[in-house]
Amino acid sequence: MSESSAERARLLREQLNHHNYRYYVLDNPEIPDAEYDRLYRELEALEAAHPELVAADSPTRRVGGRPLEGFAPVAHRVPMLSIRTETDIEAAGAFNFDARVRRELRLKDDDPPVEYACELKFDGLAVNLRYELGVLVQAATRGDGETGEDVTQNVRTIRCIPLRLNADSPPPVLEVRGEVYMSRPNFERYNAQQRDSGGTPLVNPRNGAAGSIRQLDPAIAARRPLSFYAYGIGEAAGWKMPATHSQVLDMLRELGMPVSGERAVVQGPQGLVQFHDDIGRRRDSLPFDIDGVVYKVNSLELQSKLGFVSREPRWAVAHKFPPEEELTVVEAIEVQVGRTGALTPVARLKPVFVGGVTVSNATLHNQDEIDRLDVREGDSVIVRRAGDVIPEVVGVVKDRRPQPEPARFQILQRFPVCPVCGSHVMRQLGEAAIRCTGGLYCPAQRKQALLHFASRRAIDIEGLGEKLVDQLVDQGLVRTPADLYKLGVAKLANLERMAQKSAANLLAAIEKSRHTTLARFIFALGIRNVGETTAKDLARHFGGLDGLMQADEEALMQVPDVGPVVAQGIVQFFAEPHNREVVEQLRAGGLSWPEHAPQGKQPGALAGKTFVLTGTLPGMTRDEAKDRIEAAGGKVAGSVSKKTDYVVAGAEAGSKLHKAQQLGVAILDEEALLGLLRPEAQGKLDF
Ligand code: D41
Repeated sequence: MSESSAERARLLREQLNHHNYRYYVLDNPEIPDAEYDRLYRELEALEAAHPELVAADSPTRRVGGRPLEGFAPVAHRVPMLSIRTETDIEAAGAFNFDARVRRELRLKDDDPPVEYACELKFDGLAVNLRYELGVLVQAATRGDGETGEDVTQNVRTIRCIPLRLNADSPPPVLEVRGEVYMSRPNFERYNAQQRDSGGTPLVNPRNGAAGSIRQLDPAIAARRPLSFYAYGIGEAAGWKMPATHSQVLDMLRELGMPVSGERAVVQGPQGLVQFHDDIGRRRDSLPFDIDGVVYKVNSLELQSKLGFVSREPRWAVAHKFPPEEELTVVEAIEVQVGRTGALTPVARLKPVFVGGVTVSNATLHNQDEIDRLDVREGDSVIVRRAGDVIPEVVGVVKDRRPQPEPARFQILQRFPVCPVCGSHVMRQLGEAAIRCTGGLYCPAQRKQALLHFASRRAIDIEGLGEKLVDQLVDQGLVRTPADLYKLGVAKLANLERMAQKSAANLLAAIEKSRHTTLARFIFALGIRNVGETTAKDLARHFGGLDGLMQADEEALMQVPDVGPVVAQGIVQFFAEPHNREVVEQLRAGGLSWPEHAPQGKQPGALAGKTFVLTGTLPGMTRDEAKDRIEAAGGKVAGSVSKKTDYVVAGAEAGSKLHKAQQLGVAILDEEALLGLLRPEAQGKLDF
């Protein structure tokens, strides 16, 4: 081994440890990841060639070692105390703590306020990290405070924990205490990976942290993305102790330990309350879970004066926030029907106080989510409510499942018909949602269906907007679109803010809408996946409504661009007696359109031709031109390409016209377009 290899290895270790610190502790890397990887691989190669160069603090030594039989006990040289938890609500907790401290210190009312260090209470697992001459030699869990377990192998895999302290002459012994935790983004990422690979997801970040540290196989622990924040020290020999706790944390940070920046030094109890409230407000935007804040008397001298009782220091207290996760029982699973007809499963819960409110329902999203959680009626579940986010079931406690086991929950089995309107429900190919087929008829979908029906590109009832639809439905004047055609001035006059004049306007708009086209009518029905273009294709193909209503899936798939999903949706829609009824009522109510003989597959005059419209035409709007081209079988595209057959240019045509000229695409004015449309128009009807 040459002298320079040893020197190079030492330099690489030093550099890698430094960059690790910049990256994980300061969150401020100096070099790109690729450069770090290059240095890392160089060290790996050197160590492989010269195994005697491998040092305990080498960054290549984080993962390694074999699965353990069990964890060896570790006696803590300085006991790991526990922390008193103030359960009092609101500000009282902080004031009680301050009053106790002042009493113990025999301070008088006119003595100055006590100085406190405030920090976060991380929701993870407390560990003790022992550094001897700056090198991490042992990591142990807290255990009962006297004796913990040796988890050195697993803790070494935590990237943000330095394997060597950043000091020229490190203390002979320094024990750093803190909390191992899993950040929320890392938790989500890890769980997503687990789900993709068919593995078991973690229930929550806390369990993730605790479970990983207590994993006997360090290779598994290494794959769990853990982090660490220091909150204090244990044994310290040959270390110049500062005067305050906040300075201890500052010094730990300088030594390369991760210390949370979310801390404050305050005077007196008002300062504690302020910190508590500030963190409480920001709790949900922090990238990790906390279960409260911790207040500590800042002066180490006062700390030792105060001492401790029954393993709890008198100088510290934890002020908890309301828990964001709680255990409860699913009493039943029901469904809610949304405005789009989707059936959303909802867990009815035994009421539980979580995230600051009493929760008795939690959404289960859809059948896929029920399957993923495998949640069943009677199950004990963990419910989470963070901030104002709607409560969610995050996990099932399987060993508390009632015996005999309840069946797996299948929405389609339990709710074969819509609980709101009694229409059939179905799950379409490739869709997560199960939907009510009641469409126009289902009260849950009524307002949505009416708004769509009346919209400009459907039946086009001018002035029938959201506010009016709300009132018409809420007052029971309109249930289905067919009811619109039975409205009279007398009924409308009772509506709020509905002057006689606007009532007359609405009635006129409804009257005008009686004469429509088959395509608009089909579109207005709001059949799933039947948009405007499909509606036009269907109208052209079938010519009349009866043919469409009678068509089976095979017949429907003869229509251009209609595939199995769309065909299935149409068949289901018209199979629903409620929908047929509304259609009949609409026809009886005087809605009409011109019909023609079925056209079958016969293409229109412009079939296969692609048009692009640009500029303002003198005699028709862009939408009208589009309708007429499509009615003749042509397609209208948004941009000019080599595939464009014609560009129809009006006044102030811009770049599209220019492009057409460049590509040599035929350019038409309105008159030329009408010329192309004319043979199609003869004897044909407007769709
Ligand atoms: O963040 C924490 N979970 C945290 C835990 C903290 N910020 N400070 C703590 N301080 C102490 C004392 C006052 C006893 C040194 C603690 C804990 N203890 C603690 N964690 C688990 C048991 C005790």
